[in-house]
Amino acid sequence: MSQINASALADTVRKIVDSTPVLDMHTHIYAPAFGPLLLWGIDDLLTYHYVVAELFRVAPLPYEKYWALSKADQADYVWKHLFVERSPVSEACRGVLTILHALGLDTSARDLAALRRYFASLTVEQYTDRVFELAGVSSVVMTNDPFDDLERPVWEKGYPRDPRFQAALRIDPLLNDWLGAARRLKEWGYDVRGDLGPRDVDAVLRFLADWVKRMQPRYMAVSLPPTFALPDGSSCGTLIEKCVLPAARDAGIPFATMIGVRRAVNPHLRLAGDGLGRADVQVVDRLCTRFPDNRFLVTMLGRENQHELCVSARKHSNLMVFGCWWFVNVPSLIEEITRMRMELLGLSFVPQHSDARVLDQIIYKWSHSRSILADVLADKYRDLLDAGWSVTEQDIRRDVRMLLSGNFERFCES
Ligand code: RAT
Ligand code: ZN
Repeated sequence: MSQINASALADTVRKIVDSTPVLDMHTHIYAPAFGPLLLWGIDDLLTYHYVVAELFRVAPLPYEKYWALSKADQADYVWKHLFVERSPVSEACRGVLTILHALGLDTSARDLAALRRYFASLTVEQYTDRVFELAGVSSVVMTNDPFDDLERPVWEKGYPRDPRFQAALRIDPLLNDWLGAARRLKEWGYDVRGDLGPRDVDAVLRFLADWVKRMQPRYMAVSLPPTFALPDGSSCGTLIEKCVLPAARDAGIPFATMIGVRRAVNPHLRLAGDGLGRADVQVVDRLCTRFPDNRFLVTMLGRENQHELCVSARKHSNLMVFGCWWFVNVPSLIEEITRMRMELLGLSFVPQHSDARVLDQIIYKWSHSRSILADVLADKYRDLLDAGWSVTEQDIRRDVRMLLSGNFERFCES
């Protein structure tokens, strides 16, 4: 058992963090069997909605003209305005360069045509292997929506499962648009009236059980607005209490709530048009207290909510805080949040998920986050050495495994 001294500490921690495989517990990428749903390559990277939101701050094209362009033309436009006419210093733009650099491509040439030629020479299967290896990711959890007309047929037909791509049953359409969802359920043969009476509850329970059986999800998930409250007499609240939580309990899986998104703040921006709001964390306390037999994975979008959420996690062992979501997935805030979580929760949280929508993005999201996690951890071990504690390489490996995969696995299985 080799003890680490102060001077070797930072390097050792970094090496261990870089070489420990990640289980990426929330993404929007798909297994290659889902065909066009799996996005990858330079044009998808440049038209990622995190980047597009930044484009419209500086580019003159009216929204509708931009959306009418082909994907390649949209990517050209992004490249010109965000990479050529100004330096790509934002986190989302920097991410594109991190990916290209990791792939061994020449970013200094600023040659979009050459980059396109590189991606055109690849097959998606080969490239998927390469990306997982470069990212140091062992598996990802997808976001799987039975209401999505492109995705549903793949599940109904069945496909050979790739263990690198695990499922998550995402139910936003059910919870956020009950009447629309009720119409679809009826079409699919579930006996639903729309009044959320006992017959509807039974039908929704059956629907959820059917999809759990089909997808074998790691968890059920929903994103919720900052105004989310429970109980509040809404169809969303009723569905959560009477259907989702019992179904998650029966299936033995957690319910993931992602709280704080204000959808379509600027609808012209489409996927890039969502904003955030400060939520009331007491709703999380209430969920955990009222439903002790359920497990809750929770992330929040507002920086302002992060401290209160950590304190909630100290109160409830059925609450697992995860990830630095979307607008807080930037280095300054990842560092602040990770440091605070470690100080308040020790190692009992899931520090990050990628939220990648384009396969290649798992490379940059994990490279950037690993680097911050290593810095924070090294500081914390240094504090332990200062207090006379010994830290071994084995200790560090064990701790990093917990953070990058074990905590999520254990929480899902408990
Ligand atoms: O991070 C994102 O890409 C967002 O558009 C959302 O998808 C968010 O992560 C979500 O899962 O709702
Ligand atoms: Zn997401």
